[in-house]
Amino acid sequence: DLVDLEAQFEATIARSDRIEPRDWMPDAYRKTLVRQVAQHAHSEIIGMQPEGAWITRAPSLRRKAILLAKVQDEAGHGLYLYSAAETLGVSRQELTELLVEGRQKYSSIFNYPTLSYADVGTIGWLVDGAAICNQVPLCRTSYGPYGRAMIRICKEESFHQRQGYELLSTMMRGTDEQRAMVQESVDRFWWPALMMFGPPDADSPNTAQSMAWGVKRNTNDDLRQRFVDMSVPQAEALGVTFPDPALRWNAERGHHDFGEPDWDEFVQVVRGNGPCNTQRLAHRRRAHEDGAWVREAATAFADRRRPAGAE
Ligand code: FAQ
Repeated sequence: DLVDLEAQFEATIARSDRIEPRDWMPDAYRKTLVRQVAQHAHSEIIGMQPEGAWITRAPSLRRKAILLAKVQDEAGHGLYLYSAAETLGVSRQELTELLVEGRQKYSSIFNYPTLSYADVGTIGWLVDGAAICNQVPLCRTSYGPYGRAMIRICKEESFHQRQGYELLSTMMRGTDEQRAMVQESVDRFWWPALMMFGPPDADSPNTAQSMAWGVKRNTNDDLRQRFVDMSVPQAEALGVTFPDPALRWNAERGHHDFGEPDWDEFVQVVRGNGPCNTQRLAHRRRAHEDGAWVREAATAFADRRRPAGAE
């Protein structure tokens, strides 16, 4: 009965074991997973746009091939994640509709424009870097299909991060103009990258329950600190600075102190009022509508191949 099922669920969570699609789970657990996994999937797909904008303007064939492959990987991540979400009883079609109607979220970071080619490197370094920081612990999330999707995604994200860092370090060894271009890009992306980890713990309505269920393994502030600590030596090696006068090593804490992101800006961007929200959603909606014939054709083809009488 229900009491047994609940006890079994709680025991699985307590053992840090995995909940699988056929296991009983509380409705609220299913709901929070659909919310997080869907937002994550949408982020991967919407996240193709800022970098995708530079594919036609990449400075060499080599850089173009790398960027094409990177953006394609993000599409793949979106597909693994929509598949993970489908094991919870929602369809990719439903989730896509919720996204294009603006009823589900995606990461704030993708609402900022990519103004220079250096942004391709900065996104790889800082945005994929923040993504790895957030997602490595999610490989141990309590929901099996999500955790397994994360393992492969993290491997690819590490490669993306190296790619971004390599691009920036090449530019840093170039002309003064190139170095200035990198610094300007890092100045624009630093604070939005810190916001990717979500609101401060004290203002994060979902963290406590998600941690209790093992959906999240760390709090937003813990991961943000980890990201700052990881990024500072990398910035030094590159020869760039972060636009934060409060950033300094705190020997007592064994961590870097850093300033407060502009949380009003964060709230505005999440509400739909960031610099590119309208453009990102309009582009996604158009791509979805333009793809209708592909979905119809694929469905018709699948129907024909299905043996007579089979569902
Ligand atoms: N943007 O209570 P919390 C990538 C929302 S990486 C927009 O703290 P939670 C790779 C939050 O949903 C990016 N909304 O929420 C890539 C909630 O609203 P809700 C994707 C945000 O869930 C690189 C409300 O604020 N990664 O795509 C943001 O416990 C390059 C209150 O927040 C993931 O999604 C934000 N930054 O913690 C691709 C990682 N932060 O849902 C292409 C998985 C918070 O109640 C190119 N997700 N909100 O309506 C997570 O780890 C968590 O969901 C957090 C938020 C940490 C994002």
